[in-house]
Amino acid sequence: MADRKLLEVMKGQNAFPPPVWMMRQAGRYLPEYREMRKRAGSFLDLCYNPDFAVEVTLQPIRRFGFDAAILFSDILVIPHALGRDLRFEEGVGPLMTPLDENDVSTLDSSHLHHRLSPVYETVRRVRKELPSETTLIGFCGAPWTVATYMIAGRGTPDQAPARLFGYKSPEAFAQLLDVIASCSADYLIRQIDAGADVVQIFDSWAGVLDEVSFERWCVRPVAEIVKRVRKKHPHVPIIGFPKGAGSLYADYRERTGVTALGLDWTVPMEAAQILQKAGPVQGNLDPMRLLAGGRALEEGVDAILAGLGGGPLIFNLGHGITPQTPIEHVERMVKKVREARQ
Ligand code: 1CP
Repeated sequence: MADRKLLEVMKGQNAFPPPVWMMRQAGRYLPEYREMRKRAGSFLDLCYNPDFAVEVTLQPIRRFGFDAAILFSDILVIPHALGRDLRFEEGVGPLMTPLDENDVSTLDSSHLHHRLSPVYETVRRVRKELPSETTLIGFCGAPWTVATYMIAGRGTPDQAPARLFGYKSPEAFAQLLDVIASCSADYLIRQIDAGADVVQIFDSWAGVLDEVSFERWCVRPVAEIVKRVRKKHPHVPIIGFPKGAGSLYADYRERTGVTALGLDWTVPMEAAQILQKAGPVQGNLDPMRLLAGGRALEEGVDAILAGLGGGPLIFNLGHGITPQTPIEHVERMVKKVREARQ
């Protein structure tokens, strides 16, 4: 495993040019993904059928030679495995029956690993098929972000339904976060058992909370997951991505104990450099720069390499790639990062 560059960075070493991968690198911007999606039928069939999921995980590695593959699945398989209904509608996204206060005690984790076993099988098969120098990243959603979808029943612009639920029913909300955290920790442990080298916790909606709620609903449950994963797998690096955490990023690293911080593109360079002094960072090109291409892309990549290339850095986007992004722009980004000289 010594040749996995991303793992060296996770130990705090500086690698230049930095390892590179992209959040949402398996997805609709790839024609081979769209083809596989059509064959699978539904999005969930894609996630739960290892034949499809392995293939889709490997597609971006074959095409671009990224330093890391990320398991193909979704953060919402956890509520689904807890017995909540879930479907993905073309052009809309995930749809679930909104969860109310009385539903919390009905969440049933007794079939969790049975239902998620195809995901573990995918991890095992991907690890076998990946080149030895490629890191395999497993993942889960952070409890707060997963809860926002369970409560609203869909994606929302400001996560108002979940914020309101948290303030009006604090006990039920705390119980909900506990259940998700405990299942997510077990889920990550099983992914690591199956061959994941690193895990990432996606907290896509961390940026809408006030300071107290951020501590209570983002930091605490993630700290619990980190503690439980470390107990079983003390040396496996954990990336935390509290998107939009702004001035609370430093606190988040300190209090959750994550190994590396995923930075969104709004983090100013000077702040990113300070965060990098305490440990590895990942990010943070604006996905719109990648979509635009040309000067916007060149200047964005240059700024990250110049500002963060001197320390432990994993080059990535500041959030997921968008479906309209031209493949040539991704090729250009990877080439530019790989050919960079200090
Ligand atoms: O129709 C399709 O093909 C569905 C599009 C799609 C894809 C490709 C969805 C629906 N999920 C995924 C895969 C996925 N989701 C991965 C695979 C690995 C990779 O990165 O290549 C990962 C890591 C996720 C994680 C995920 N799902 C997050 C966290 C990251 C982020 O982007 O913020 C979130 C919030 C979700 C929920 C979700 N699933 C799918 C959609 C469209 C959404 C977002 C809904 C919304 O707008 O709120």
